[in-house]
Amino acid sequence: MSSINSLFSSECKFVAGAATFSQIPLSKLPEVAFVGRSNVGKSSLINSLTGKATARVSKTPGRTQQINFFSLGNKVSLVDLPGYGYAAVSKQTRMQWDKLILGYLQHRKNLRRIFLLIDSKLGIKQNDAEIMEIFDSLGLIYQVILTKSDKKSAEVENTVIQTLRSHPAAFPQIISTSSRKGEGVKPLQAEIFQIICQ
Ligand SMILES: Nc1nc2c(ncn2[C@@H]2O[C@H](COP(=O)(O)OP(=O)(O)OP(=O)(O)O)[C@@H](O)[C@H]2O)c(=O)[nH]1
Ligand SMILES: [Mg+2]
Repeated sequence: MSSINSLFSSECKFVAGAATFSQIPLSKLPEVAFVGRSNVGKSSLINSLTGKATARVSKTPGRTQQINFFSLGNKVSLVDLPGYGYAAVSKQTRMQWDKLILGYLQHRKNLRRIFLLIDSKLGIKQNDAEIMEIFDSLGLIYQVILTKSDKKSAEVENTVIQTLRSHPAAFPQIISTSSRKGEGVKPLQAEIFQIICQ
């Protein structure tokens, strides 16, 4: 592959939205998935990475209710997962979320990296901690990406780094990003490039 820039300036196409396991499209492309609380900035970050408004950004939390698959330059699959922790959802919806998302994360053969997004203003909330524990217990390796770094506090960042030390499945390195200011977008592009070149 020629360069990071050419990858991330290539066409980004919406492939499919899956609300059930059977709707998940078959793919041989290396895949990276973005998971995190509702409103953490998953869709915005995908748009910042690709320089296009491909993923829908929501004013109301809980908007992305299905797993959305995007193909970037037919080289890498980017996956926008529905957010968790949206207070207004029923227990049944929560259970469906767990089943669909955890099923996808555990069984997807071409999945190369799980990016767990944490809001750098809010830090690790109770439901983030729960997800991290589930990932640890399932042996699902994940890398934390801080979002909205234009609103961050150094204290939150340090606490997140400290907390990750007690989570065996977490990468020790985090990447701090802001879709609004563009901070950290290039390092994250470089990380994804490296993942798919491995
Ligand atoms: N200040 C700031 N706001 C951001 C940033 N990224 C996203 N937002 C805002 O956060 C809100 C949620 O962004 P989304 O990208 O839709 O978040 P999401 O995680 O996809 O949300 P769901 O699809 O509901 O799970 C929007 O109002 C964005 O404008 C950022 O880097 N900085
Ligand atoms: Mg979204």
